[in-house]
Amino acid sequence: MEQTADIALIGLAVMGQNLIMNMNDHGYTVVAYNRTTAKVDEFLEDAAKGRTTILGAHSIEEMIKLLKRPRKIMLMVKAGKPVDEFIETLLPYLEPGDLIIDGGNSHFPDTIRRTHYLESKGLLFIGTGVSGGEEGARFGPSMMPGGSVKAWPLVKDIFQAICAKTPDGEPCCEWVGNDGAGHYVKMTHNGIEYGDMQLICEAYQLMKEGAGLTNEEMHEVFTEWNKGELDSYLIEITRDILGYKDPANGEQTLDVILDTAGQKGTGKWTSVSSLDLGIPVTLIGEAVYARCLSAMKEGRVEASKIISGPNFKFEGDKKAFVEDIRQALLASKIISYAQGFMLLSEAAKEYKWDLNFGEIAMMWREGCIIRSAFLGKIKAAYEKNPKLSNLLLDEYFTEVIERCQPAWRRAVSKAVEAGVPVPAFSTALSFFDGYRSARLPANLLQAQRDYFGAHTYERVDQPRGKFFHTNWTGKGGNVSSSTYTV
Ligand code: NBP
Repeated sequence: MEQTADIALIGLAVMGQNLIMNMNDHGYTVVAYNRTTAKVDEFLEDAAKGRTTILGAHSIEEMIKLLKRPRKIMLMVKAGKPVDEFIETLLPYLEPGDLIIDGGNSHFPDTIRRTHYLESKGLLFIGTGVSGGEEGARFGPSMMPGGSVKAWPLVKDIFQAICAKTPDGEPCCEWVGNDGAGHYVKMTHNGIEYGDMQLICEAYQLMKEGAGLTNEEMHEVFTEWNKGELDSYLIEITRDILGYKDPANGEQTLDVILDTAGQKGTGKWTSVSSLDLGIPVTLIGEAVYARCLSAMKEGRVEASKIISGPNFKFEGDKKAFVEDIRQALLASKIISYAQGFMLLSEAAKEYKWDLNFGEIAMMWREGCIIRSAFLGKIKAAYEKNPKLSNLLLDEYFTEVIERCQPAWRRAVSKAVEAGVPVPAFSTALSFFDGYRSARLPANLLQAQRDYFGAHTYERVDQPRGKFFHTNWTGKGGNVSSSTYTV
């Protein structure tokens, strides 16, 4: 057998099959393999039929024999144990310099561990985020590779050929950083996706229950929103969902979908990481909790029969209210991305990754679920100032958020008055008010901690790092607890 294949792909489910077709469209010879080998034949007979440069393998030996060296083998299998199992299966067949790529949604600590493990054996490893679902995989995903830095030149051409491109033609795929950096950035992307979706859902509920808009009216609203600052894939699909009627019976499908949200865990991982790193990524946290609350359907139905909300009747200008909601959505979205980049910045310090925030915004600009015109502005902000400490301090974003502030406050106030839950809108506003405050009430908090636990405090009139204790009751001693910041 000739060693003619550029890359092998293991895992012939929706993502794997589409990535193979995409690579093949760009001139690469690909070997296809799957644990259940019947799927190899099905694929060759179906989607890959007639493509002579997609080669099927029915065993690992056969797959290895078809690959050029250094071998490149990409896994698109279920994240978790299957990835480790495949790595162990492949090891005896590989030689120093060969590369394993994991393109699934793996948790970044696993990717850190796998990179070090494979490097210790003289091999190379890449953990790459691949976003954009089925269509992205087929015609251009956003890709976020990290791992063994020496592996990047081996796959750069392939990845940058198959990935999505920005309107300026730049590939939405760049090297992210060592070990788990790529999967960390993909995890954060998914967390931001949770936030964006929750913000849109809150806008929908506020228009529907606050101002009584119909689906058709909201379809028009989203059509307009998609032409301006909010232009994005998620606004676009929401527009289409609101306008969709079942061709069989004319029913508005959205209205018959049960209101309990599912989740696969990447939003939770982002929130857990933000807590571990001490970064207030409040909007994604609220978005995860909102899904959890939605899942408590029986409890909510029961409570709705017992507890009533305010007697609210919308009065005023609906058009103006819708515009307030648009601005609240835009301002909250800015907060969410600012928080996401704060998290990335802290993770870069913690895990020693040299992250390029402008390039990360570029990778998310097209191909993925959070793709939007807005990401072009983030890219521009970091290009202008790569050391920007917070997105909110960039001139463009400061101007937008200042401009949206009155409408944002009105929308949140109206939601509170109407009894419509807006956890993401309101946490974004509270974060904004906290972040722009030079003084917060943590002086009282520190006093409480010192009162009950002798935890000490710093003073406004003394250098940082000098700690004081007060004997608040006159009964305690002068011994203070060791200082800690949690
Ligand atoms: P799935 O996540 O459904 O995985 C199916 C593949 O995993 C099949 O090839 C299957 O082999 C293999 N597999 C399983 Br399941 N258990 C295995 C095991 N114990 N050992 C070996 N192989 C095993 O496929 P997908 O939806 O294409 O996603 C692939 C990866 O990409 C996942 O990590 C996913 O999170 C990620 N991802 C998915 C999307 C999306 O929109 N679907 C988007 C972005 C990222 P079999 O045929 O023998 O059962």
